[in-house]
Amino acid sequence: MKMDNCVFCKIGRGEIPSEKIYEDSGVFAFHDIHPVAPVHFMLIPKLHIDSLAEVEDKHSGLLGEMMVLIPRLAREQGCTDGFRTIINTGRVGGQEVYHLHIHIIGGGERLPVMI
Ligand code: DGP
Repeated sequence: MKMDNCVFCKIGRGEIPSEKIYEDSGVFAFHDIHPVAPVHFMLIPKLHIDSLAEVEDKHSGLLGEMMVLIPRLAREQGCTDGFRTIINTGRVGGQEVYHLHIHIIGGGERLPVMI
């Protein structure tokens, strides 16, 4: 689905500039505009999915590919001693941009424990 007003759809299509770190036919990865650690990037599907709450069986292949890609991209970005992945979902989850995205964060000191 093409979403005209979605910032991350536009980033995935190259219509809004971003610091891209990876792209293939299904996904796009770019640095977060407000990094919270030395490494902080986002992995998104090019397909518009509002949030993790909206994923369906038909997305399982795409999501699996994203999971496999994360450790490779994290290593390439300098996360040699671990990293954190975060998917904020919906209002309670504090999601700000309603296009499914995975934050990959690391590269510095041990992150504070959240849960
Ligand atoms: P959240 O929806 O709460 O998981 O956070 C959205 C994140 O997206 C937030 O860390 C800032 C980032 N972000 C929002 N707009 C842009 C943008 O236009 N470019 C980039 N690179 N990052 C963005």
